[in-house]
Amino acid sequence: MKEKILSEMNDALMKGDRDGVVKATKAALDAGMEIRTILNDGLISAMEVVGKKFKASEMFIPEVLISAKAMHAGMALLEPHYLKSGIKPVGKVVIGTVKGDLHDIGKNIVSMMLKGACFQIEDCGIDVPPQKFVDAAKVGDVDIIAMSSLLTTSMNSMRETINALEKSGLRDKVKIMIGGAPVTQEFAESIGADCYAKDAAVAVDRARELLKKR
Ligand code: B12
Repeated sequence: MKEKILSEMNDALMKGDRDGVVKATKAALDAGMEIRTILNDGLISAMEVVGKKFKASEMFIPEVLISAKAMHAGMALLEPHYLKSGIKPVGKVVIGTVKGDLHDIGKNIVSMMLKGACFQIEDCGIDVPPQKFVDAAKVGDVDIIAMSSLLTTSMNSMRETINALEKSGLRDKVKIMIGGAPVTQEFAESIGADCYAKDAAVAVDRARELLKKR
């Protein structure tokens, strides 16, 4: 039964069938499946297949975009289950996809899981220029600046943002966490970020560790 729901969710997401994804996500929630299982085995795994097909030119941008929209619809149903209301935030994170980059699915998953771990999130969205991160870092007690990049061509915007934070005198006041498919630990070290996380679950652990270092 659970396998069938996940397989229907996978098929619907790969076809870009938004209603199918919504229906299967609701069915998975009704069946009492774990949110993490629905996210990892229903949505993310199907998006990985979409990525492979895109790379192999078996799928093209308009189809990938439709799958991404279907994925967002499924994630919107899962998000309320991550949120714990009425709990004091443990820290504040400013998050965004860096300049030149419009990919936001991974960033949104990281945001969602951090919210679930009681972090207050300020989401700057996509294509975020360095100055916007700097401005957001000035508002309230920001603990962590989290940057996402999915394109090798936008990774340098992470370095530029760190430079802009340094110039504005804010670098020592915040910790910097980066991630996204092409990003690596080595890259994080080379640009002076405080940490890298390979996925959203690790991002939550790393964010908690960064708070202890403040
Ligand atoms: C969906 C998608 C799109 C959608 C994006 C829709 C959206 N709203 O996001 C659309 C169709 C718009 C798109 C456009 C393009 N795309 Co695209 N896209 C993808 C695809 C298939 C999936 C990305 C995704 O959502 N994955 C699922 C999520 C869950 O995974 P994730 O993002 O990696 O996130 C996880 C981790 O990386 C991490 N993480 C992510 N962010 C952060 C941040 C922090 C702080 C931390 C700690 C962790 C973290 O946690 C996440 C959850 O666990 C990838 C293929 C791939 N394998 O990645 C290509 C891919 C990223 N795209 C690619 C390309 C080339 C493009 C285009 C340039 C195509 C074109 N010719 O126009 C444009 C660029 C537009 C732009 N300026 O950004 C290439 C990039 C190649 C490269 N090395 O640079 C890829 C790799 C495809 C490929 N193999 O060729 N794309």
